[in-house]
Amino acid sequence: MLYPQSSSSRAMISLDGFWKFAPDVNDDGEQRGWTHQLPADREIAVPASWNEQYQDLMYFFGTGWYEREVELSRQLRSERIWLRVGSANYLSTVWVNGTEVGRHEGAHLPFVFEITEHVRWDGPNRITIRVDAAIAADRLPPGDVEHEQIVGFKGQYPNNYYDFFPYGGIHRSVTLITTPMSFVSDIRITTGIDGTAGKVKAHVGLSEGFEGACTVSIRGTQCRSSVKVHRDGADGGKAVFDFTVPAARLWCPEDPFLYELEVRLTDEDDHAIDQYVQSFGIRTVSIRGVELLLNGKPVFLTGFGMHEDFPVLGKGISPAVIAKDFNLLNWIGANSVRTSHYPYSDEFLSYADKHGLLVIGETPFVGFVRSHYQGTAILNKAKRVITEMIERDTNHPSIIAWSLANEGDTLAPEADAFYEALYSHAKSLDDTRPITIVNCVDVEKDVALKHYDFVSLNRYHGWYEQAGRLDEGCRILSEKLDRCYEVLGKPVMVTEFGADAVAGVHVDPPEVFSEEYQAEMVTRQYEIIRQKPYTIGAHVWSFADFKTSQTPSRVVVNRKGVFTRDRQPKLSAHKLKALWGGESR
Ligand code: GCB
Repeated sequence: MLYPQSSSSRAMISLDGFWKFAPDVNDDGEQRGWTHQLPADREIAVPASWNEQYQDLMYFFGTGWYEREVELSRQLRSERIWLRVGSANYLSTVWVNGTEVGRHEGAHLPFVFEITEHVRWDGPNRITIRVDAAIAADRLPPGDVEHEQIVGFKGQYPNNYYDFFPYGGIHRSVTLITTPMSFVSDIRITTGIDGTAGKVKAHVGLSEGFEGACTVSIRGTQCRSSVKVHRDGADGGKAVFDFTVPAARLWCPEDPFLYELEVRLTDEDDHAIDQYVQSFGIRTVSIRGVELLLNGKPVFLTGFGMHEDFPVLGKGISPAVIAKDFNLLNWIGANSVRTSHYPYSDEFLSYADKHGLLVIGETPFVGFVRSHYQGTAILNKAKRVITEMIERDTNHPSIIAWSLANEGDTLAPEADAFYEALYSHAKSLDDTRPITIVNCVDVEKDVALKHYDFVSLNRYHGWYEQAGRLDEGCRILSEKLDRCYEVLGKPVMVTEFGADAVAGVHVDPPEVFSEEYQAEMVTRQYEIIRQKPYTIGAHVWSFADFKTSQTPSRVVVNRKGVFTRDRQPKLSAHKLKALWGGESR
């Protein structure tokens, strides 16, 4: 389903704001009739995690119920009505006026259910959403894992198997959307370059039973084409268009120009039925030898791994935080980020499109262990998530690569076939972007990296290894990078390197946890990585401090941010700005 848009044929009603909320401590809300009435004594904000809104919910990782009412205008009566949730962690069930309308598994991607038949036009509609946020081994990302290999997570609280807080709740906007009875259900745009011209291919999906004309144009150009669509015709509900845009403005960080593709459906008497406008950029991404090319020119990715994380909001989306983060990325001189460790909001990616940020889009597969590769249950679930992610994000020019996993166990023999299957699944859906996975183990014994287009490494020499011995850490990092290239012969991206620094702690000569140590480490190691002829990028871990589980190695939050959790610069931010040529604003 396309991102919500209001147009001459579509309306949108935001359901963001306060909802009634009840934690379902015994997980028996349904038996107790909560789909008909929530015994809620508190109100909670949507979108936002529930954890930081009430003290007693901070460590609540069970099931939470949300309820609110909405009345709809009679003018919408002839339309189809859909309920869209931008994301909720983790298992969601939705009822409208007491009738279940759908379920969705997964924490970081949207879901939409048609509710036309269940809507009342003579009074308020009750929307109920049950969100089960339990931490479990078969969820993505997994928690509470029986692990053969201990990677430092044993005994942390809560017991998720990854280094960020497992916030629960509705994290992105809830929206009611209307469409006409027949509507544009999907648009998929791919682009190429031929001399100075842009090649644009658009696949348009049409709802079942549509009969009439589908007209596509690219605004501001002469590109326009129309096809007749016949009910039950051979086109199978799809129309494909090919355009050439002469003297195309290519999308790139310096000129993130967006074109707009407009799709119009009209009936046989030429009456307008539906209209949708999809923005896109004309650009190509490829790997040539050891180079990453954007529009045929080499590009080096400088920036961060980051998290969707902010005080009080938890993982809840906030346009203000997105604006602030982009401002800081620009200030410091970063050109790229990885959406570690899950797909970010549509809103973040649209902002990246407009502001020319290069993005590696990552799945929520962090911390797979050997048992996940056995059988097909996790593999099939993972493929479904990849499909959802690529279908949602494919039109974003800012996404220049996919990362299909972070730090899974890639030493286990079973990892070979598992990661190969993930790669070919993703490639079959999108062959226009390079694909990687992120490694944290010995590359010589890794069985999965060979399947991928470039190698991504998380390396903490001078922190988890050689702690306090920065000279040695830098020397070993340099040697290990060379060895990685020797072994795999593919371009290398260092997706994480960094050190914790508690803002305000100063030690000279530099020691671990001081601002000086972090600043020296990230600047020296960035330069080492940058100078290698086979590297395509260096991302410091992390952009900002973020909330995670409690464990002796974390000082309340993970302090590897070069900005604090509330986005104030540490010493390392100033040093990186000088190194990267950031701009003052
Ligand atoms: C990693 C993980 C990241 C952690 C980071 C750390 O390798 O990919 O999620 O937060 O290390 O700080 O330990």
